[in-house]
Amino acid sequence: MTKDIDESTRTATDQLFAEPLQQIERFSFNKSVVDVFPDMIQRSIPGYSTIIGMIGDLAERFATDNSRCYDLGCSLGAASLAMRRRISANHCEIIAIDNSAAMVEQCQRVVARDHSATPVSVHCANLQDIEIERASVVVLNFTLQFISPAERDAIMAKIFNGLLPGGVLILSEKVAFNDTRHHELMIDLYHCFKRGNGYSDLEIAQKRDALENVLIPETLDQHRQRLKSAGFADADVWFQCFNFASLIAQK
Ligand code: GEK
Repeated sequence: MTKDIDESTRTATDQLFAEPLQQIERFSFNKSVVDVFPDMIQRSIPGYSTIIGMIGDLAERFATDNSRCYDLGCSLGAASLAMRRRISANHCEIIAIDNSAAMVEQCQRVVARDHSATPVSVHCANLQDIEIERASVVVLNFTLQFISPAERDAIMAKIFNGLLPGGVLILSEKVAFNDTRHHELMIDLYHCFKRGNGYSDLEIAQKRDALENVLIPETLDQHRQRLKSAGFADADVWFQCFNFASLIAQK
């Protein structure tokens, strides 16, 4: 098992959608979600641990002296800690951002328990509002999907401008497919994955309703096109499992 998620945060089992709900509210990253988040994300994203581990590998390779690494939509800091444990560059700092106060509060506790050398600061902010400067690594690990598609181009342009030459963006997303049959197959395989991880059909259906119009997936072509328009010449997929993928783009 890779040391990707802080063991002390592996707490409660996600049962948020286990009972029939009268009314399904829009999904939000509130305290109830924070309390079960490590279990939820692990059982809901195929390849999550692999991606987190690889973010550490990539940070080791791409983080440079006197630069910044950004973890945008950091949740409980899994990607920040993976980077922190692997970075050997001097005077490098990690900036972790999330707009959920409950997440940030818990993330600060998790980060404080880790004593690796590279400093990590955790801030509660909309990633649309922060400046990105002197970046060698920018991570958007399953975050862009929660932001309105109308705002995504500007975010990508800001990241490109804030990256140093040679710096990388790691963009992980739930994706859609143009071909209906393929799209349905990927969703079906994904639901099998969730069932295999102990989620019932009711939980899968209620969570899906809660995420409707909250998590908005795009196709890999849409992501590649946006990255290209922002200035990244060579963005492409480095990991995919069903309808979950991660792209890497170098400036
Ligand atoms: C991980 N990256 O474990 N600004 C800042 N944060 C945001 C915004 C925004 N505009 N919108 C959503 N978030 C993490 C997992 S979870 C993915 C990322 C998931 C935050 C939101 O509060 C949540 O913590 C995170 O993005 C998405 O590697 O739960 O599927």
